[in-house]
Amino acid sequence: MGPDEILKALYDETLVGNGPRVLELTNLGLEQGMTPETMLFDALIPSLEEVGARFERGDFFVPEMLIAGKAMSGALDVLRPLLADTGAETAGTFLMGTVKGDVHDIGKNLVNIMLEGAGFHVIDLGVQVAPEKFVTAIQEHKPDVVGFSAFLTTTMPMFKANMNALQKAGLRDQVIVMVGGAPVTQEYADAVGADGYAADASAAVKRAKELIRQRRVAATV
Ligand code: B1M
Repeated sequence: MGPDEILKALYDETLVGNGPRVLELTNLGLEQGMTPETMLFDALIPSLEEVGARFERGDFFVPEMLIAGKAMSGALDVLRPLLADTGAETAGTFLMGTVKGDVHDIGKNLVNIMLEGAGFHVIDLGVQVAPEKFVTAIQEHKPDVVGFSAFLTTTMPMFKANMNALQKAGLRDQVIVMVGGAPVTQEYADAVGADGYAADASAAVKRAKELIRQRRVAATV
């Protein structure tokens, strides 16, 4: 199988949620010298986009979405060490979680992997993270940045609830707040008072670095 065939098969098998085959193909791609980024951005992510489109059209239902998501997560487990292995110095501590009421975690995990690759120490609180849990974790770990992911229009309002909880605990000025997730926009991020927003994992890394740099500069003047 050549690289193009592997990419096509990865796309097709993720779409139908064939986890074992997706794993095999991911390993085969690596053996053939394909980069993790190529497999991610040219096959796995586009396939999940198609899963979402089919779900919207009513051609796919939750079980199909679930097995496709699982197949993607299996491939991510293999790719994680390769994506994260850049040997970069610690860029800062990033506390991350998917907001309360939301179980989506593939996008969040991908952001985590990219952050780790860029040298961040990432603390992942998982999914369905309540505002109080974010507060306690910020008090405990004192991160440079806290990141809230939301993937549903119905869970995006949790950003505001989290911001209010931070404010109430006197933590708002002590941590940079970033938000993201498929339905989130810069406008929405501004409206809830977040410091930063990013549309995808690599933009999240760039934005986090920028915000930390700005804060360090501001602290010295
Ligand atoms: Co659901 N789901 N889902 N789902 N699901 C979406 C999100 C949806 C868009 C599908 C659709 O209709 N087209 C839709 C949301 C519509 C909306 O509200 N706008 C939807 C729905 C409706 C639902 C349910 C309500 C379905 C139901 O039960 N009727 C239900 C909700 C459950 C809940 O959370 N309470 C549900 C359930 C599920 C599964 C459990 C079956 C499964 C999740 C598996 C898992 O995550 N472990 C699932 C899946 C797989 C999807 C799709 C198909 C794929 C999501 C994904 O992993 N994308 C999704 C459709 C789609 O997005 N195309 C869909 C790939 C990922 C790499 O991209 O998540 O966007 P993304 O992450 C990006 C960016 O958003 C960004 O970087 C990431 C990497 O580049 N980013 C950040 C993420 N976090 C960030 C944080 C940052 C910065 C950037 O700073 C802090």
